[in-house]
Amino acid sequence: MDISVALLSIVLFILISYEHCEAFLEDVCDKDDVECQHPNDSTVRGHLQHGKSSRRHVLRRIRNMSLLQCVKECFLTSECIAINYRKNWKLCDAVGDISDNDQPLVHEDGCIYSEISTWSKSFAGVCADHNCATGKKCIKDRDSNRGFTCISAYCERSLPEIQDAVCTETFGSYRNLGTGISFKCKDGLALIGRPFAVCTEYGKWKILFCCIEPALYPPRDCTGIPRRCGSGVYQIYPTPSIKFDVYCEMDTEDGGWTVIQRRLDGSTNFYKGWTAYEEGFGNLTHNFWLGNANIHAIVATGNYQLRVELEDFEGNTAWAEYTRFYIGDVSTNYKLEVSGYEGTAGDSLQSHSGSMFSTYDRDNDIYPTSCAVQFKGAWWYHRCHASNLKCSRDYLSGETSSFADGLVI
Ligand SMILES: [Ca+2]
Repeated sequence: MDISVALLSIVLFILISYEHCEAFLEDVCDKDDVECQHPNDSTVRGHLQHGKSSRRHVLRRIRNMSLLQCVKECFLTSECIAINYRKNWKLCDAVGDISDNDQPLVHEDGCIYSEISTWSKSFAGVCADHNCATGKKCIKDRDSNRGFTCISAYCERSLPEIQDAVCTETFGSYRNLGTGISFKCKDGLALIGRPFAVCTEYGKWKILFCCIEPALYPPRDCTGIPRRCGSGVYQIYPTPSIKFDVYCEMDTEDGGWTVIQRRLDGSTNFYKGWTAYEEGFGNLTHNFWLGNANIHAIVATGNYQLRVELEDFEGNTAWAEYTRFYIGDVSTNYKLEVSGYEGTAGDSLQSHSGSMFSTYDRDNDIYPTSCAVQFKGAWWYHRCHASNLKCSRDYLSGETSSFADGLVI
């Protein structure tokens, strides 16, 4: 009993003293407002321009920062000369050189703009005099003899102008490495893809969307997407009620190819069961199978060609094209119909025409036992196969290193 009372007292005491401290600062100045807290002390005073911001040359935007942390981040960031600080959002912009800008600052309620030349370099500690290159920031590193290391932090080049689109970031665009900046298409245009631009690597922007005429929306397959949109992941609508994401290949053979499989390396297990092959698996930007149900939904809407591209570990390439490619629906076990071979790879698929799809857990071949189990794969086996590009995870140097097949009207 005595012990409980004693503990309670201690806890209360800590709480009271904490609140007292907070109240003391909050009564007069904000906790981070150094200029307010030290009105007559020029040594700690930063020059703050209230109600101003720079919407241009934002190198980095960082969340959940105090004003002082924001100043420090600017010191750490190469090329940073000023900050925008939005107190209500705890949002920090590290701003680069805006001297070439006709209208460097705009009015913005609640934002503080401050040039870091008005602050003490000591905020940056060992990074006070760093010489990190453009695009980098300085971080403490005890193992380095300089005491710091430079790491990539923002994209070297400004965001490219994106045709027919406007940035929808509340406070304008920024250049953080690996962060998506949101966009929308101008009025009257439809957006396909994902509404972001991302600095994927130093100096390189990837635009993940394209703005198209409303008449082209929604695309039925990749042929319905303008080639200028470039290769990438887009949502297609084979029918008004069926939609899914696909990878469109726009550079190969005039573009417009809907990729149904890609296998670039051995990191994805392709020895999977019926449901996985029916629904699809993997990552559309790396190794994947689009899924028998999805492939059927596409080819059921028209006449499609198939293109197979192969590359070995020495970089030798070969291709095969078929003028007709069709797979039936689930009631046919996704039966393959393929004909009209042309190419350099040799035809090892046409003999499979008329076969049903088999996986290790669904034997639809005409072999006494299961081809899928025997050859550790999934394919339109008959007795058993002439090609088996979806064999097991074993990925041998010298064998197929890449297999992309596409569909096109
Ligand atoms: Ca069998």
